[in-house]
Amino acid sequence: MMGKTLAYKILEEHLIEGELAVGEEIAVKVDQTLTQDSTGTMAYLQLEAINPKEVATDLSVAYIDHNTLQAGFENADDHAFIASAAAKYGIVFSKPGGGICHQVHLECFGKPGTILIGSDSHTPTGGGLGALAIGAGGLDVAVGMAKGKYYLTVPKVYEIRLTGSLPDMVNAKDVILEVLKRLTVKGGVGYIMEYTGDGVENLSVTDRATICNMGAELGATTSVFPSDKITEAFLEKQGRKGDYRELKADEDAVYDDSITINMSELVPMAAKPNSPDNVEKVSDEKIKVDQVAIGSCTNSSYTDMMKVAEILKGNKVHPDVSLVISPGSANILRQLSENGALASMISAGARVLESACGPCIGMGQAPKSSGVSLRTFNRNFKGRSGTKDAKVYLVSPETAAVSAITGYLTDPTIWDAPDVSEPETYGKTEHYFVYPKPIEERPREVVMGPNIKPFPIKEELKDKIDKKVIFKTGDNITTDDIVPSNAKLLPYRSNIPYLSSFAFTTLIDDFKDRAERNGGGIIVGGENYGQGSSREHASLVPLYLGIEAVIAKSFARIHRSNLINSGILPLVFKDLKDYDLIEEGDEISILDLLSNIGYKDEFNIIIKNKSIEIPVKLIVSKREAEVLRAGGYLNASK
Ligand code: MIC
Ligand code: SF4
Repeated sequence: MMGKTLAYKILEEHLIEGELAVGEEIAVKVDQTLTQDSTGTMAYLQLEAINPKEVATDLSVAYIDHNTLQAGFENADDHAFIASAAAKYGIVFSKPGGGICHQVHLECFGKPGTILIGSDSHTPTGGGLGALAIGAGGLDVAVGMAKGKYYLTVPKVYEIRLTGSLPDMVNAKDVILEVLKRLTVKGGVGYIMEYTGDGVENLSVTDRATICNMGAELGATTSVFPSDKITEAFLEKQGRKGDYRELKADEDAVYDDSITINMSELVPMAAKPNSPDNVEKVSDEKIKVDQVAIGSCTNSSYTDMMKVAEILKGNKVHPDVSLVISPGSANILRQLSENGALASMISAGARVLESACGPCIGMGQAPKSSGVSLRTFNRNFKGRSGTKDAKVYLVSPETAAVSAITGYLTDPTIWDAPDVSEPETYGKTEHYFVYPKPIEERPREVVMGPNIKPFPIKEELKDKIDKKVIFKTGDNITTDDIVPSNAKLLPYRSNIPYLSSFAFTTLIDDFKDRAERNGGGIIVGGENYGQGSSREHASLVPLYLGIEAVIAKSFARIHRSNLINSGILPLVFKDLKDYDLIEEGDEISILDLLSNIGYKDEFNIIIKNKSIEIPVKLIVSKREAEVLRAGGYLNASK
């Protein structure tokens, strides 16, 4: 018999329905879930609609980390709603200030060998601990909480074999930037990325987490590292030795694809504007920097923060640079304040922010017009920083810290490497958590402020769609393009009608107008449509505006599921060149839907005004077909 990959071992242990074979839909048992506030309000509204007695998982955590500005009542209301839903259903509530969901989960709850489903695309961060941690839409996470079950299409497994060790001033960030350079933002679609090789033991758990975190940018289902002595030591330092379990692939495991990276040969890298795969070496080209932002779920660990503090110690932030730092968790911030690292940062002239997503999701610190911002984050999509023409470079903490001092994008290997290691113990900062009461003492009501509006639900599928193409996009459209997020919009994540005015505004100004004038419509997309954030707002807003189908060259995984859950058809061109035949304004007829969906993988659509027919594919599982016929998941589950 063939040896097994670690990914398949974990899937096999959790298999509830279906066959563990590439391309098949399976259901797996969900051990843990996490939500954050900007997708959490929807997830908990949906959990309310399902209304279980309590969560069916071993552990569910509701984090507040994205929108912590509270510039008005809106998101304070959201926090109160989420806190009340957590109390009602038996969920741990992590208060604002406690830290970024993925970093805190890694520190306090993640466990090797478990399946974690999170309503955030960077949930795979947990793969650093040997968990199979998967990002999903809020509704799928709500179902995960209510029923302890998650559906996914069995991915292939991509081996990333690591050899050697990181040179001084080269970070785990440079490893994943190298992977992105080689495989691109769609190279991981349909795969789990599994890390192997003797280089693995030279990476700490948080290094591994950095790599898994940004595996989201490959479009991968998730990424996973083995669980070994390094994992055990990390868990012990976090006071959780009991959660350790050794896990690795079989020696003779067979992978669908494989690449090798010799870490000893890596150099500092940067993803240039506006895509995480636009990666080049940090070179001598003198790019003047206006802002440096250090933090986010990718690079905000204790050791990353300590490296930054050591580089800044006794130095001064360049007069033309604004340096902002957000430590990943309250626990890290406490440690930095106790060991003096915070003093080094402040003395150098850094602005220390709350432990939260902050500038990564445009919550403040928008760069100046056409400003250059170096960020240790994971996404540099156009406009995401809050400034449309800003030039955002994704770099390591070492590159960021040294560049903040020199004032231009600088290869940090010119600098002496700081001597930083993990602490003896990480200690605990407990009081940001609110634990649920015993079931008989839990409140039965949730608290909803006026900003929380009901979400749209579709009607049952009709046999025929007759709509105009109201928008045609290029490749790699992100969910940030479909429904942008920034400090002005994030407070409205529970208000789909309000958000609908901003659909696609990074690309065009009149999408809502077009939808209203035409009584809804169809969107045409290129490759990897809907990459990036898991926000289901990117399907709920189109649903609200009457979009009935998206026809694309290919879809990103989470967005495809979100479209199906909302009852919108994700159709794929059979012949990619047919993409060129369709233009905005074309009138599309899709007939015989009721006899096609779920029965035929392929059927024709008609471009009426051009009198041509083109074939499209809709490859769905039986379950997905039922969801589409019912007009979305919530209808189907009634
Ligand atoms: C992101 O990094 O894009 C976000 C904001 O964390 C999203 C979730 C959201 O849009 O609320 C994600 O990664 O899923
Ligand atoms: Fe938060 Fe940024 Fe991480 Fe998303 S990528 S969870 S916004 S820190």
